[in-house]
Amino acid sequence: VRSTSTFDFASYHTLEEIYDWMDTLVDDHPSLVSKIQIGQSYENRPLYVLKFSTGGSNRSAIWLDTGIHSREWITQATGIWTANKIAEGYGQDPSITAILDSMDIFFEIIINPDGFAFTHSSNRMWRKTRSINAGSHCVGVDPNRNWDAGFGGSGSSSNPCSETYRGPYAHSESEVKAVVDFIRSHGNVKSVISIHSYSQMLLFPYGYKRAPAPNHQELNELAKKAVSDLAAVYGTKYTYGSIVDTIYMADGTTVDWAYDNGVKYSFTFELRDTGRYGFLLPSTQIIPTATETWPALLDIMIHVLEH
Ligand code: ING
Ligand code: ZN
Repeated sequence: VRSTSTFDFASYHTLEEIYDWMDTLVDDHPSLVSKIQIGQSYENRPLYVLKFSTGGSNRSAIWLDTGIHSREWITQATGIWTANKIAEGYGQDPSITAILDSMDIFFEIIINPDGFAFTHSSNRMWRKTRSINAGSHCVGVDPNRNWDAGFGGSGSSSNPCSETYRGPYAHSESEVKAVVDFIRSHGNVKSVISIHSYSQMLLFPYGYKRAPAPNHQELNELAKKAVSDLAAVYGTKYTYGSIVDTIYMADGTTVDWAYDNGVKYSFTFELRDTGRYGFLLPSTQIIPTATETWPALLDIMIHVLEH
């Protein structure tokens, strides 16, 4: 008998183990969690999204994704822990109960499955998709430079061999297009939270231009509260602010696209650490990282619920 109680949240897992775990989560919480397929990857792997819903029709929604950059293993691991926390918390924790009594949560834990499989089989440091680039021996597109938001600017590369190669055109990557189509056709997504590592930052639009977002002050206040509540758990310090002011200019990113398509609460986390281990964060840090991130996520979700 499958059971989430036997899953080891303190270890890193393969794609197959994570896909099996998703089915277990659905089996254990059938009236709350379902699994939907929003498309297929370049190498024809299914793109699965966990839907947390207590009913209604097309309720306002929060979108979460982890693992758009495949080597950022702490993000998928935090995604698994967080999805389980949401499922177990409904009816127990007043905040998550209030959120799910009026909103739906969609969670794509493995947004880049081809890259993730490749980090296990061949190259632990693979970041991009695995699509073949015409006329180049270099593989893959940076899926966080491929969105139609300032696409093609100076914060991305036209060179297929670059780690920040934007791709031949916006939404060329099926993994990106699947999310674009899902969020557009849903039409009622209020928040997009896209989780990366590493650097310990909480970022919001814009990355492709220096102009502040129209609700910059609101986003800034919310980010300040979220990083303060995160730090209260174990003292982990996060910086926060707009992408361009805090990290660097970057165009074609998930959160800028979401923001420009009407999603007022668009955030990116850069999880632990600040570089000691970088992408190779020891598995002993999975549960602490997920645990401290949870109150920050709740701050954002509660703010969305109340606005
Ligand atoms: N860093 C992100 C990157 O894609 C980022 C930083 C996130 C920029 C969101 C813009 C928007 O470059 C990592 N580590 O991937
Ligand atoms: Zn990343």
